[in-house]
Parts: sequence; structure tokens; C-alpha cells
Amino acid sequence: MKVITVLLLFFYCVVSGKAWSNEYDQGDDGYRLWLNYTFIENDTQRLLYLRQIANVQLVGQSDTISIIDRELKKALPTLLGNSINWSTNVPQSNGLIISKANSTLRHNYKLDHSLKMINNEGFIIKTVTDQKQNQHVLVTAKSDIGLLYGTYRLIQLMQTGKPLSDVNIVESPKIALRMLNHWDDLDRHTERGYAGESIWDWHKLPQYKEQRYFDYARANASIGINGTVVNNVNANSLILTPAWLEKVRSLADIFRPYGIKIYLSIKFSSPQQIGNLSTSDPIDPNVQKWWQGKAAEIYKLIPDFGGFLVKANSEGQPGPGDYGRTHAQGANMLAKALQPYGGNVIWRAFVYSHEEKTERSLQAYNEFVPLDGQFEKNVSIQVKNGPIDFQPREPFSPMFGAMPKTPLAMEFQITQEYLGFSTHLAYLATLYKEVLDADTRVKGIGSTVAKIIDGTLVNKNITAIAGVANIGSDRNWTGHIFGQANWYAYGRLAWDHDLTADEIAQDWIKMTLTQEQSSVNSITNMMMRSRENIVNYMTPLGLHHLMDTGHHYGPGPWVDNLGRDDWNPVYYHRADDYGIGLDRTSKGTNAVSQYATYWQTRFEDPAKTPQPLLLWFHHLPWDYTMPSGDTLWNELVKHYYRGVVATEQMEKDWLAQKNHIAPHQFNQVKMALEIQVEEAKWWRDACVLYFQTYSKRPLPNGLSKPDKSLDYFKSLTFPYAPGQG
Ligand code: BDP
Repeated sequence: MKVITVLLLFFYCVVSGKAWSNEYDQGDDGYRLWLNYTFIENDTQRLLYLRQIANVQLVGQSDTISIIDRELKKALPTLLGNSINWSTNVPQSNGLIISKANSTLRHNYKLDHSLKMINNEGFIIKTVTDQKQNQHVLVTAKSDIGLLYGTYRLIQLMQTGKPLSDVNIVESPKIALRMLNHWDDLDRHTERGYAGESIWDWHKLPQYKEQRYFDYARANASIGINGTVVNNVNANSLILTPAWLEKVRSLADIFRPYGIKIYLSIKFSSPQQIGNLSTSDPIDPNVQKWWQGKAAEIYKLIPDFGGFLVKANSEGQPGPGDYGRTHAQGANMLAKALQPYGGNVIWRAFVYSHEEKTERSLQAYNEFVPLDGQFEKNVSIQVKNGPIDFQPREPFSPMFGAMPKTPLAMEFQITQEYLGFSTHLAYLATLYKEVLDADTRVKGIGSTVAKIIDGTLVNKNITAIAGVANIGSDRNWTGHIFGQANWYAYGRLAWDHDLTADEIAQDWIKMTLTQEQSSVNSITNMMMRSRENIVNYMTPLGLHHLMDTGHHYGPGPWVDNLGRDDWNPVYYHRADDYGIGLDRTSKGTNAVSQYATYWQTRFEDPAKTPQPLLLWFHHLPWDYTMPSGDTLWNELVKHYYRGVVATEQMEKDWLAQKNHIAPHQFNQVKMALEIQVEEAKWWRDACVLYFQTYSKRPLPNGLSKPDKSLDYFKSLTFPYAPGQG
């Protein structure tokens, strides 16, 4: 009987094709990212594009030009249908010309002025008319990489339905080094990674060059990212040994024609660990010689190597402090080794020391600001956006503006270590913008963080920005489809921080998910509110670092038993019978003193402190009267409840998009949202119950009581939560 059933099933499968048709192969599952070229459904728009650019002339010969050629041949026929004519000659009717700016183009199309305005990575996209009265769309630049960027922009214009009839875009990136930082270990574990393993299959490198590496480079080039640090800041010294450098070279060779330079995180004690020296003291001549030799070895393999990223004397990492030397002495020793080759040292300011008793948010500033002016010219100090650590909301770091003689790089986190891993939909462009647009006031009105890092407030040799990558081996790259939007938005803002979070969201949706305008509007709305929802159900009103121990998954405001005070959530929220919040005013830790006077006077006074940062700066009584007239306790609880309601709404809004989204993508987001709604409730209930043990006040009227006990929440453990350090 059993045999017959199996046979019947087999024949059924053969006839219906089920056993061999892998549904997963059909349709888009997110692998294509925003380079998801689909037929432009708006006929009027498509026909217009066809009339304008159906004849394509691409001029030049290089690996980068070949990439442009391949990208156009992939994009245009799909976007427009099949009738594209490719030629190396000037189109005899309307067409698209992609060429570096030569004297003929300059003269014919009066490009001199525009060319003066762009740098080597910039581009011009311009509608021009030739002597025969044919109209062309011209993409031109000073370099092949500029042409590549221009080409991707042109494709983006078409994917998002923008007109090409009277276009005149003259653009250069506002920041020179636009980097991703991968916190990837050599065994493919990714620290704070929630999208599978590391994308680098080190074991099979250098020979085995996965298609994914090329697609990674394409995706980055399409948004202007031009540098990547491929290994974890908690570095393994092995990366600098010959066998590993060969692997790194292999990646560098792949990335080069896409305009992407490779950087490495280094361990400060490498001279001892892999160089057989007895010390790594930066003033020791043998140590200096060792690094000089290492630099020479690297540049022989990778002539355009970008440089070193360094986490030193932070969270147990070795550094110059181990020998009584300053960060400047450590950084300068490496900087000198890289100088002959044009490499840079990116030295991280994320330091807080074991011995130091000063409140943690003050420490980076205290340690680095006195060193202003002491760094070599090829050193940049990479500062996390806030003074603590990538929380759902922090004020901008007071270091921005406090070191006028030193180039400061911005470090954002794209991976969602503190924002729900890869199951919470959090569009982070709103967070990035909040920080970039923050006005430090160090040189009066308009001293924004963006102007400090792009060098316009004070001229700087190096301008740089870094995003801690959320990329892994998952088919959809980032674990959550909407995690792609954060990679995308980070790149777009690194290129041009004046863009708005809203317009970037719309572009991403149209390029990735759907062209249907009502759907675009509704998803944009979801995205724009998403980060604030998370702030509300995790850390409202300026609370921070309430995440559970080590893995940072879920709430743990009660945690008070870790080895260091400042690893414990209780250190940050300070809830007691009187109230809640960390007093950072002059009467407390005096962290306010690190800001410009304008902010000091505001942060000093709870009535003048922006409400979203209230408990960051103040310890206030539970009955403190909020501007709404309600008590602090009631407002706090309402924020938690509001966060959950908004998340449930987001889920409903997504379900309504079903007909407009490719099924695999739709379902992935649907499943993640189900988890997110559950976890938002978990956050709300655990935090409200815990804080209630201090406030001893009832929930505001109309809010239903959590259905589980605080002890239940405290009992949860997650020994295998991903991404642990
Ligand atoms: C913290 C992470 C830790 C990183 C550290 C860093 O929890 O895994 O190593 O930042 O930035 O937020 O160095």
C-alpha cells in the first residue's frame, strides 16, 4: 500500500512538475536590491524615454567602461522593451551619449562651466542638441568612475519616473570617503550581523570569486560608496599575514573598477602577535619599522589600498595606552607608515576605559579633544553619531565641532544592533538626517554636523563617513527587505546629505518594490514613522541602553550585575522611588558642558530640553509635569503604548500592499512584521512593569494591563541570539 502511495505521489509530481519547480526561483526574492530593473508600466513615460535614448553611444575602454556597458545592457532593454541600438558612434537621431568630457563635447555643448564645478568622482547629465538638431541625453565626467556614477544616476532617474527632457544635473559627492565598515570575523561570524554569515567566504578566497562580490560592488557603486573595511574592528591580526593579504587582494581586484577601495581593521598588537616583536609600543623603532614593512607589503599587492581602521584601547582592545602613549602617538605611527603610498588612518573615538570612573558619555571627548592638532594629516577620527553607542535616539556627539584642527569622520550603524535586529522595520534615514542636520552651534547658527564632516565649516584634508554594514549571506542581503533601504539611504546621504529621508525612501521603494504611486505613498509613510515607533516602544523620552545583556536582543532594564557599571542598563535609566533619567546637567555628570553654550543652556533646563532627549539629560520625579499637562509617568507609559499601536498599524498598512509587491518580498516583510508586533508588546510590557516597581503608580486610564508578569520577562534568556561580540 505504502509503495503504491509513493509511486502515485511520484507520478503526480512528474505530471504537475511540482517536484522540480522550485517556487523560490520564481519572481523577486530581494536579491536584486534596488537594481531591480522592471518594465516601466507607465506607457507615456516609457515611450518618451524610448524616443529620447533608444540609441546609445558609449565611448571609452576600461574595466569600468565594460561595467557601464553591461549595466546599461541589463537595465535599458528591461526598463524600456527591446528596441535599443548600441553603437560606438554619435547617434544619428536622438540618443544617449556616455563619454568622458573631451574637447569636442566641451566645445559643442559648452561644458566648461559645469566641468569646473565637479570633482573627479562627479558627473553631468544634460539634455543637449547637436548641429543636426538631434536631442541627446549626455552623461559626462572627468573619470570613468564619474561616468559609472552618472550612469547609475541615469538609470535611477528612469526607475523612478523622472523626466529626461530637460535635465541638467551637475553633481559631486559632498564627502570624499564614503565607506562601509563590515564587522566580519575571519571565520564568517559577523559581530552584530543579523543577515546570515559574513558575505566573505575567506576560506575559498583568493581563487573562488563569488558572483555576490560583484553584485555587492555594483550595489555600492550605484549609490556612490567608494570604500569598504572588510573585517571587524575587533580585529584579528592574522588579516595582515601573507596568506590573508592574498585573499584581500582578490577582493580589491574585484572592487577596483567599481571605484571601491579596500581598507583593513588592524590589531594594534600585530607586531607582537604576528611579527615576533616583544612590544607594540608606537615609539619603539622596531615597531615603526615593522609597520613600514607591512605597508610596503600591502601596497605591492594592492596599489590603491585605502588604509587602516583602528579600534584601540577600547573594550579590551590593545592600543598605545598600554605603553602610556596617546591616541595621537599611536595613530601617527601608522599614518607615517602609510604616507608614502597615500593611505589613511581612520582612528575610532569609541573609547571608554576600564579604570575611568567618569560617566561614559563624557569619555571620548575627554580623551580626544585635548589631542586636537596633534594628528598627522592623513589621520581622521571616526566618531559615532551619539556620545554612547548607536541607541535608537541619542543627541549628536559633542565631539562634532570640538576638534577644529582634526578631520572627524561620522560613524553610523546600519545594522540594527539596538533597533530590533533584522525583524524590526526601522528606516534609519530619519535618524541619520536628525544627526547630520543637528546644529552644533559651535560657530553660530548653521554649524551643522554635516558641515563639520564634509569640511565646509572648517576646511579639512580628509572628509569621511562610515556605516557599519547590515549585509550578510542571506539571499536578500540584509535579513529584512527594508534593511536594504538603510544601506541604500546611507549611501545616498553619504553622497549628498542635503537629500531628504522622504525622497530617498520614495526612490528606494520605486526601484525595489513597486511603481504604483498609492503604494509608494503608503510605504513611504510607514518608513518615515518606523524609527520613532521603535524609540517609543523601546527607549522613549531620551531613555537609552535598556537592551538585554551582551546580545542586546529584547528588553533588560533590570540588568545590574555586569562586570562594569556602564554596561548595565540601570546605569543609564537610574530609575528609583523618586523618578527616572540620568542627570547630565552641571548638578549631575556635567556632560552638558561638552556642548556649545547654546545647547548647554537648553540641556541644563528640563523645560528647555527637547522632549525626545529629556531623560538623557535629567533625572526627574515621576510626577514631573510635562508640557502636555500630564505627569512624566503617564507620558512615559503612553509612549510605550503608542509605539505598539503604531507598529500594529504598520502591519495593517503593509498587508494592504499585497497586490503591488512581489510575493516573496511581500511575505518576508509580512512575517517580520508579525514578529515585530509581538516584540514591540514584549518591550512595552517588560519596561512598563519594571518601571512601575519604582513609580508605584497605576497605568493611565484606558490602557490595558500587560498579561504577563515582570518575573516572566526577567526569566527569558537567549543564549543563541545572533551576532554576539
Ligand atoms: C558596540 C557593539 C560591539 C562593538 C562596539 C564597537 O556592541 O560589538 O565592538 O560597539 O563599536 O555597540 O567597537
